[in-house]
Amino acid sequence: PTRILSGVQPSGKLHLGNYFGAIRQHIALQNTGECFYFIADYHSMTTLQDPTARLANTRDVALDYLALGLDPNKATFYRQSDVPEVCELAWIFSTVCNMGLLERAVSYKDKLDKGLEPNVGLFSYPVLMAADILILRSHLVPVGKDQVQHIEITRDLADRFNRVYNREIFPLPEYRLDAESRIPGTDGEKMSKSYGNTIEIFAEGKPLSKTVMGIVTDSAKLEDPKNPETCTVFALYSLFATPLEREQLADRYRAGGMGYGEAKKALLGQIEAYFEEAREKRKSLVRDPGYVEEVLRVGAKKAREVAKVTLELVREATGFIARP
Ligand code: AQP
Repeated sequence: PTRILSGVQPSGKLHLGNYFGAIRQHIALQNTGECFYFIADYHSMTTLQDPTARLANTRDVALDYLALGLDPNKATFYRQSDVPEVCELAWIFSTVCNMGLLERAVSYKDKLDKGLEPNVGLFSYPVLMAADILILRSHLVPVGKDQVQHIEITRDLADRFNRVYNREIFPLPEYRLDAESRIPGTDGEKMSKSYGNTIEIFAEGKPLSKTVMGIVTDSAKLEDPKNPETCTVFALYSLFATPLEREQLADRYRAGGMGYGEAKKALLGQIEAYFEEAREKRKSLVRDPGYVEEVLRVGAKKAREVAKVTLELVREATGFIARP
């Protein structure tokens, strides 16, 4: 069967970009293949060095996924750090990875451009990601567009390892994009936790309306006709609306006489309605922390069994003896 794997970092609160780019397809795919989804807590260390925040975010990501419909009977759900074998494989991959491959990584260069002071972990992030994917010998990785290059690096490392050590241990995984693969943030740039331009999935009340009303638009006056195609509010509205609602709003943009405030209110209403059920489910899960921990414990056990088998094959292929 096709093995599907993906992860999300507990580097902050999950947002609409994470949902429409990745989580929505993760949930949909759990009815098709053998799915493994994980909370990438080791990855979050590359940008987040506050242990209290990491613990809280990790718990939040677990609650968010379960509330959004991840079914632990269908998909294996675990914390990356509960499968430490992944770090050993990352080391091994780093020794078959050319510097140039990582130096060309766009997501790394973007973070540098945004003024982030890089650590070695941020630079070698794609190597750890390749280890996440390949330690379970996954075939398909559903992600947002920003991650495509990292999957290409993963394929590169799988192929290089197989050739250097003359074994067919790793499949070359494919990526899978949702129809909506690059969700804009409140400033029109890619929505990203580290850019402070997110709309959180589980925000509600005042904080949610404040964020939505703060979305940056052009300075067209109320009576002016407006272009829906270049408007972030419209792009976000389209994620939730039916095709008819979308066309109706587009007509109102073009006709003029509607202010951006009104479009933002319409968007707010859509967000609130769309996540209402998940919000209720999340509230009930918060009251049952034992259940959430148990899901992650069982998931880690399953993932680790697979990881250990892969790692033994790798150790044997690379000239190490079986572990006592
Ligand atoms: N704006 C986006 N549009 C579409 N997909 C997105 N994803 C993230 N932002 C968008 C997808 O969400 C999944 C999980 O992301 P992640 O947290 O592992 O890493 P990320 O891509 O780096 O997400 P952020 O919010 O941008 O986090 P920071 O700022 O911490 O780096 C991935 O599949 C991603 O494609």
